[in-house]
Amino acid sequence: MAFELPQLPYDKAALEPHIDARTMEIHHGKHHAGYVKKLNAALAGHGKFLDMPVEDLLREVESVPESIRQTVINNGGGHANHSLFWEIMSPDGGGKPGGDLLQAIEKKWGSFDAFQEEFSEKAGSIFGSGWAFLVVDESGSLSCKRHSFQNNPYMFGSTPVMGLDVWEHAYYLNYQNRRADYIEAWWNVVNWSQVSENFSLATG
Ligand code: MN3
Repeated sequence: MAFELPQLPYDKAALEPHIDARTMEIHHGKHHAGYVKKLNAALAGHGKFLDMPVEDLLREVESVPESIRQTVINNGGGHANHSLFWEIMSPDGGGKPGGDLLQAIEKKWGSFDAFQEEFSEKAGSIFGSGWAFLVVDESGSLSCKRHSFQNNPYMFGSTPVMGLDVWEHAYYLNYQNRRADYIEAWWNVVNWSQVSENFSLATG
């Protein structure tokens, strides 16, 4: 077994004008593909880890041999983070969630707007490359996190239900240095039905 690059669930131009086709093409076809390739190369000869779902691999990354552990964190994290990222965006996205997720957000932050503000602040304030996540922790409670590089909430015992890539490769062609504009535009493509599904699976 080996890890595989998932197909984009929509056309590479589907998220325009918020995320342009060329960025999607390079991001998915080069960056994400590169993480998958390097993950498989690092784990060659370690069949037990190649057979695990990537989420479990990251949860149990302390059991990966130390000589390849950082490579597995970088590239396994890259694979898991991007797989989540493509899924939680949609050309029919934007707006607000409903149901249990909205209730949980309002319970935690008081309002959807307050949550959105904290998430955007987390994404905007990462120094250098990283990700903002909405996570469910072991007690079932929601919070916003930021992680550098491809570090992933699974490594810290939480389950990501939504993630935003703020590496420059995610936005530089269209937004150059204007990360805040990219973050603002990104809310228009958030696939809340998928995020809600991730939330119910995580709190199951
Ligand atoms: Mn990326």
